[in-house]
Amino acid sequence: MKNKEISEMFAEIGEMIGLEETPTSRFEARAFQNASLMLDTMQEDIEEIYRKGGRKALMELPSIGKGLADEIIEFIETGRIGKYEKLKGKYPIDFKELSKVEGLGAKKIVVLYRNLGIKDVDGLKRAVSEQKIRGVPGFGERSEAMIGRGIELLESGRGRILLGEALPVAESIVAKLLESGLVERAMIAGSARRMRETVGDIDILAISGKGRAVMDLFAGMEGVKSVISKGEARTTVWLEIGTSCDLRVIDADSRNFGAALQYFTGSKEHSVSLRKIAIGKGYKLNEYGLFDRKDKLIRCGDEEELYGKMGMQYIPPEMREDRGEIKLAQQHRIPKLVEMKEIRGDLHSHTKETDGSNTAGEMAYAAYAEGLEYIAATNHTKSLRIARGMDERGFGKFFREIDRLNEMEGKKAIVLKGAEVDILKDGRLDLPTKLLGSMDCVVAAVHSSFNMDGKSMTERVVKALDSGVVDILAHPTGRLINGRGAYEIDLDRVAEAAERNHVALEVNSYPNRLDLNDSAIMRLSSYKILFSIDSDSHSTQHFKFLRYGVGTARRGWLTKRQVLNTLPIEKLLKRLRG
Ligand code: DGT
Ligand code: CA
Ligand code: CA
Repeated sequence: MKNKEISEMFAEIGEMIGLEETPTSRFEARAFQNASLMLDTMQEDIEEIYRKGGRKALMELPSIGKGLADEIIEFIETGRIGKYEKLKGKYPIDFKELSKVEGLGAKKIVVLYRNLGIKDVDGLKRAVSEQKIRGVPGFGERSEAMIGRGIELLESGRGRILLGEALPVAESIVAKLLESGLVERAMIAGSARRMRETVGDIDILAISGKGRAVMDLFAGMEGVKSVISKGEARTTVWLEIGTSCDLRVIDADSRNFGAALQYFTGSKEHSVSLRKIAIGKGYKLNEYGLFDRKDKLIRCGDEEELYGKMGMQYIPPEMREDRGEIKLAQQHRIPKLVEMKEIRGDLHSHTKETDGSNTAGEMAYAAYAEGLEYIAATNHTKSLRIARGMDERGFGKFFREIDRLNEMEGKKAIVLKGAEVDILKDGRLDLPTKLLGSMDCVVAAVHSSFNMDGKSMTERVVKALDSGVVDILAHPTGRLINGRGAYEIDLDRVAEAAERNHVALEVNSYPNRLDLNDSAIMRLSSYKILFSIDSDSHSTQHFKFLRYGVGTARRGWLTKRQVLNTLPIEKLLKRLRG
């Protein structure tokens, strides 16, 4: 698939055109950026669409006009885009890497390039250590220090990819193994099974008597870039998505699959604690199985049996981090964690009217297809210009359309009227209270001035919640995984304000957000508040992200009754109005 490559080039072209000061450059830059987003989220192969239907078929795609169709064709036919190369000649800068450094947008990157010749992260790092950034107009000591921190953050995340990128690939590998008929069982293990927000590598465990054939199949799968090591019991490959994948095959003897799966699921810390308990009971536990005093294998066909033999309740993989779950399991007090099938709706999504790709109707259908009963259409508000935020009139018009849509659809997939209202720098909200008060679901969020000190940021958010019209605080820390750190904020004070104003805190499911994260959820769940697991969908494809939010919520030990959107629509509306 060339989708990703073209999407990335378009994004970069957009950045570079945006720097040109021609009358149409902003418009053109936006066109490339929209097309980039569309390509990034579409499922069909763009090359196939072109091969089958030519230029005409490309132009039928959303966000693609004639000019963009030609650029796509040029890439498919020649592997190059002339416009990209021309711009690259003018700005020989690694935008992609540099813009991953927190606080560096395209404009700042170009200023640094013009003043200091910085082209990549290494150059930036050098400039920071030589204290050269602070001398550049528009920068200072504070921004230099911030860039330094941004680089550290980037480097600490390097090598780990998002769960949202890893899990679909891991699942397709498992599916191919199972389809082949060569394996008896195959399961995802490691951090991906524990639903960690990022994974260092993918681990897969299979049972088969035909190790060699399984490994041949695995090494030759689509998406495998190179083979790092290959043996009959263990093979490691490098994947195109930028991470490696370990496949371990154990013998066609399912007596100890439970012990093996437990071992390879980890976490290491959890397993170490478990092993101590095994020893206390006179057992020995390792990747080969559970053994008694006489070294005789104790049958553990699945993990339930293994935990049972240890006198414990089964522990869901998401909890296996040695954060107190072992003790709970010994006391048979493991909570019944919230499940994907209990999620009834999604309270944070965007449509075409602002920065989404689809209409409210298309979104509602997609949500319905994913098993949801309702969604809230929560478009951005006017201060957020880059997302084409709407004003009072825009919302009025949009809500009339939603009324029509709901009438048409009956009770099939209900669309709630809402907004993702900007929390302005001083804590005021970006729409009149009266209008917000009349909406079904008000999501509030910080989208600007991320660099405030902790005290001011906390006051800003608390003031917004104290307005009394907010239902959900979206992505409460603002962090972007492998991108931007959390802004400084005292989450305990925010939770107190949420408690007194009946505001739910969001578990944003977007793969690079997962905000709140697992540890924040765990800590804040002692407050009398609810959490809302939302997709923040910007297209019909994004409702699928909900499972990452559910995974994160499970890692934070949440149960169904702690999650706002497990409520059926009538109860939900009652609670939102109450
Ligand atoms: P990752 O890949 O960094 O996201 O994290 P994991 O948990 O997937 O770690 P990985 O891939 O190194 O190993 C997969 C599992 O294998 C891990 O969760 C537990 C098990 N494992 C690996 N090394 C050790 C070890 O030294 N001791 C024990 N007890 N288990 C280990
Ligand atoms: Ca792993
Ligand atoms: Ca591994």
